Amino acid sequence: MPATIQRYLIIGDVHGCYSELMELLKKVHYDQKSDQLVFVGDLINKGPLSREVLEFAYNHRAKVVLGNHEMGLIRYVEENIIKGHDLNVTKLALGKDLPFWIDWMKKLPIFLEFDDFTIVHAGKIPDRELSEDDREILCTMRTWDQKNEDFQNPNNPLWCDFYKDKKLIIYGHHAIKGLVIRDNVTGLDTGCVYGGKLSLLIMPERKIVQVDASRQYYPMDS
Ligand SMILES: [Mn+2]
Repeated sequence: MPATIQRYLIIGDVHGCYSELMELLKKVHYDQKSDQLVFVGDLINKGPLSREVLEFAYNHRAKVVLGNHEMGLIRYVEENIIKGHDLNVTKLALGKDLPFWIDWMKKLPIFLEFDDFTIVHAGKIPDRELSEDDREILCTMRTWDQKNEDFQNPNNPLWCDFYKDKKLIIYGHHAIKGLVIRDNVTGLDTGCVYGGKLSLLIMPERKIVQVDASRQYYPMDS
């Protein structure tokens, strides 16, 4: 890693839970000079302060991958496709700065490769290399049917059950599954916006730190 960076702080799906994000960073003694923030996507929607989360990530030069909720806002604004939750609430919150944020979101990568780990919002297709061509799947997948037709059926195994490489993949998106910790995968979506926890992984020490949501902001079954 670059000489000045001593820790990567990798943060699960925030969904506008700005106060929990601040509490979590306080808990790990976040230092802007020596820590690099990394977000697994879904910074926005469903929670109370999407705009504040975006501004914080931007101002702190965080590395961010695209989540399905950022993808949803882009489509809502550009094509008027309503797929997702609270898109209009987020759009209104961004106000006159909406074009700036849509432009920023459109430039977010689908995955990020670091020396010792990979970041992607939802997962990796087990029999394919990570590719921007698979952006929709990589931002939404949860399970794998071994035929690359269905990536959502909850009766199928998790995609990571088939992931055998050594390199650690850190992802979010799967709040129902919650924290997943294996040798080569870490799933960080612990459903803060549903009243669960906001989770952070410190690299390279591989330590998980969490804070509780101060309340439930959004129903889980949505
Ligand atoms: Mn998601």
